[in-house]
Amino acid sequence: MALPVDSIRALSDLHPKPSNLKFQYGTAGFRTVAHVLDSVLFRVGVLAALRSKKLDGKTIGVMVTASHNPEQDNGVKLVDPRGEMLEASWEIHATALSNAQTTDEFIGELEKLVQTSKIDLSKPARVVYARDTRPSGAALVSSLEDGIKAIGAEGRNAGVTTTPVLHYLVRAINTKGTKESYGEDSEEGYFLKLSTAFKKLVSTRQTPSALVIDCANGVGAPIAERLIEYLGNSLPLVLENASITTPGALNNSCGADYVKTTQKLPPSLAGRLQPGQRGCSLDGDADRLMYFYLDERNQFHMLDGDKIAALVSAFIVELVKTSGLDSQIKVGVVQTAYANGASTKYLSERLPVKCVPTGVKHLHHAAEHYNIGIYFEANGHGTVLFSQPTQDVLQSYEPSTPAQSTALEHLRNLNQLINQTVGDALSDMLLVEVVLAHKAYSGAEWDSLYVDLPNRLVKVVVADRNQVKTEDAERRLVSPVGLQEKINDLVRRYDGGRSFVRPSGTEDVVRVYAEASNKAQSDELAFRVAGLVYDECGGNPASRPKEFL
Ligand code: 16G
Ligand code: MG
Repeated sequence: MALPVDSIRALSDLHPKPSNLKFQYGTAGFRTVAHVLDSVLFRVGVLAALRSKKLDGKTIGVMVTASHNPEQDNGVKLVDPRGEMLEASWEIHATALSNAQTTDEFIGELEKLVQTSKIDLSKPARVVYARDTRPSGAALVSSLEDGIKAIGAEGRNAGVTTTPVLHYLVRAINTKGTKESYGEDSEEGYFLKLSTAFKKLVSTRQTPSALVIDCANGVGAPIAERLIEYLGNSLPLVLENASITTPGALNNSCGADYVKTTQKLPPSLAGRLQPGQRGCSLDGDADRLMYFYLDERNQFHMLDGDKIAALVSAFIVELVKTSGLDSQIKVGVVQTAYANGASTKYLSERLPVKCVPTGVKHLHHAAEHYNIGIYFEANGHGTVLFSQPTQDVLQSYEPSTPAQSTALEHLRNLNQLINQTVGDALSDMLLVEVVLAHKAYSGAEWDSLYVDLPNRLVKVVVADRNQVKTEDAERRLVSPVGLQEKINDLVRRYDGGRSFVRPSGTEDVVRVYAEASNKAQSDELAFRVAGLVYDECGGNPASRPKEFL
């Protein structure tokens, strides 16, 4: 069987590539200003279908979103059959297809891909897709649909939903009717799975006080709204920043990324969050979560991904031990170099900790090596993975005491509560609420598990960020040669000092992170390292750290 070249040609001509642009499928898929993405979406539709054929007709997911980016941006990423990120080797195919200048070149690239990847075109192709609330989303989805139609694949529109719901659907569709069935393949199935597990986990606990959710004026709002119906009165939720139709509101001075980068309460929540009350922020596609609270002096305190990892890890380690399964189930945690040093210390005292390069695929992959693998990036993206053998152990294990039996039941329910395909702000929020309810912790008590080391993140614009190369999970520079030694010399002069430099995967900048035992020192260290980077890498004068001019 050959490619349906005529139909691809006819529809591809309706979605020409802007001639002067070069696209790249990066860590977050394709992401840029929305108005240049039409051809990319069409081609992703065709590519998703080929990926499906390659995997014997398994359903592939496509999510149209630009997460925490401003409203004028959009993007698209592919989801592999178990709900995980697209296999890395196909990122290159995605980039190649998106950059073909003409329809003819595009068809040539497709033929090449079919050949080199040995794709059997007679196989069926199935694609499920969704988008967030961005105004540009509807038109981009229709370009995607043209791609799916052009190659004769079967498309299923999952509508406007969160990234984690789409990942859930992909896994649910592909495991339907099997021993590894992930749940009903519908949004209802998702809500039912999470809410049922949550209610069981908190059934013996006091109903918590109301939690305020900053929905970033994005798709988390309607999805949280529906979750409330399923949770009933098991968890009182107050939705804020839920204006999904107000132009320009999405991610604007709100949301998880705003909270993490500014370390401030979104101004829109002033007066809405009472001292002592818990609040949390989702990002624009609801796969990141930041918690916070105001103390009695109205001071803002942030509980980031590291704090979530600490809370959740301690709880799971304890349950595994209480259930009597600690010799069979090894729990481990995965972080990146951005994890606060104090969190790494807290965690290392309780369980194995691994550090990997930035980006969900690295964390997810490393977490799969544990029986229960917990991963969170400091920015609030993370989840917990139960390996299949571990899930089997949880099913078959026969506890010998009531305490073991209760702990086992909790572990089984956690396995249902947690969206294991990808970080899921709403599922993670329920997980945090479970632990807080079990520990009877307030935000302040949770916060006091450890005290964050003061830290500072700075970006430097340089001539070519690709000259900056790292090793050891981004903690050491190998290029430019000699720069790491200079950084080491500086770091040594700061009490509790730590610093690392890496090229961003999403922006044309180099990022510098520094921490030290007090705020002034961490700031100074960050700026001095940034100064070194600037000098060694041919920095753009506009980004020369002002503190050291
Ligand atoms: C992307 C990554 C996120 C990472 C961030 C780092 C995924 C799905 N997302 O958003 O994990 O923390 O990039 O950005 O992998 P940076 O490379 O610009 O610092
Ligand atoms: Mg996101």
